[in-house]
Amino acid sequence: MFHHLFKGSLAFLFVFSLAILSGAGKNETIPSSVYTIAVYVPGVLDGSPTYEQMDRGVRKAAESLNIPVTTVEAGFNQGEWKDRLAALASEGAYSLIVTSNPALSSLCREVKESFPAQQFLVLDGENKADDSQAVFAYNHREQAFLAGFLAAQSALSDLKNLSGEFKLGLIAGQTYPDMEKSIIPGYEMGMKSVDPRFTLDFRVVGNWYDAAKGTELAESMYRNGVDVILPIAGGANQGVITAAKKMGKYIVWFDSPGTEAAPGVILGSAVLKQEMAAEEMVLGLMKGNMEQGDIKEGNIQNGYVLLDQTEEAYLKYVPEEVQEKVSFLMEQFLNGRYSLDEGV
Ligand code: RBF
Repeated sequence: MFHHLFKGSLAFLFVFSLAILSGAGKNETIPSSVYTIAVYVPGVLDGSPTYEQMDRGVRKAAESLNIPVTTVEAGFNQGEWKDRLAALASEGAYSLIVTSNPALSSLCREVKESFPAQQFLVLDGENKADDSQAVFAYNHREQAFLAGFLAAQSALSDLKNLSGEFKLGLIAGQTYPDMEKSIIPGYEMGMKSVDPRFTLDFRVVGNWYDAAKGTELAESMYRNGVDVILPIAGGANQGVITAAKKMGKYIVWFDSPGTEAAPGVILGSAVLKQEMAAEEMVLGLMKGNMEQGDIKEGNIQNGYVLLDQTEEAYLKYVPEEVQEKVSFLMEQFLNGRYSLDEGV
């Protein structure tokens, strides 16, 4: 009986002191009462890999310091984006607003004029120095080069149902400067580095959600002899998967590892470490190691852009000689023996 009581009170003491310790730690080091973060999603989270990664990364950073995060989806009407961003800033409730995509750099700049105290972090933003925001910018040219290289090598491999017509596709949600200046040229450079006879069939959905339109475009491209399509169209990507499955054709994925959604159909993924970038940038800003006006660039050499060679379906379905060529190319980039001339 006594023994029992003794054990019980020891356990109680132990738990009690843990509570004090962790409580004290929180109060001393974490300004949770003053720092708050809003994640502003220009679109919706579901189906948009860069936005999903942003939200996860911000939440990881915030959780580690016990800071509250509010996620706001601004929806697909781009005409409303600026007002919704300004409304968020006008609340004055958030120390930091985090967002993602190159169009948001100029919107944050404009909103900052009315709310100069508001701090912004734009992930996947414009690679331009500017005191209105902190930026993480990716080398999309390199990312698209990797996608084009994998697509072309696959189209020349012993995969089944290939047309042999040297045609590859890209389906975008919409056109925008980064698409035209970096992604399309990078994708073309990647495919032509494999064989200059490859040509690009480029189509535009017109929004970031219409999966039926994605299917329609992809079917017509596959019918015309396209063997592999790179979809960069948010929720509409699902429609491209439907078409590829139905017609026994192929896809290369962008931004996040995506092969699991259709193993053997989605061959591999040219990914961005956006979750890592989000976490690091938020921690840097909260701890004062970074400030408004700072820019970081992610590329192949510093590990933020890569062809994911660890995905199960990639290892299983992509022919071995293609995997070897991808692995060699990645090594060349990483040790600086291969680079593309222009930056982001
Ligand atoms: N990518 C998505 O996955 N979903 C979107 O809703 C989306 N909307 C975008 C809107 C604009 C105005 C721009 C410029 C880009 C958008 N992107 C979207 C593309 C995304 O930011 C990025 O460029 C690509 O994912 C390639 O990394």
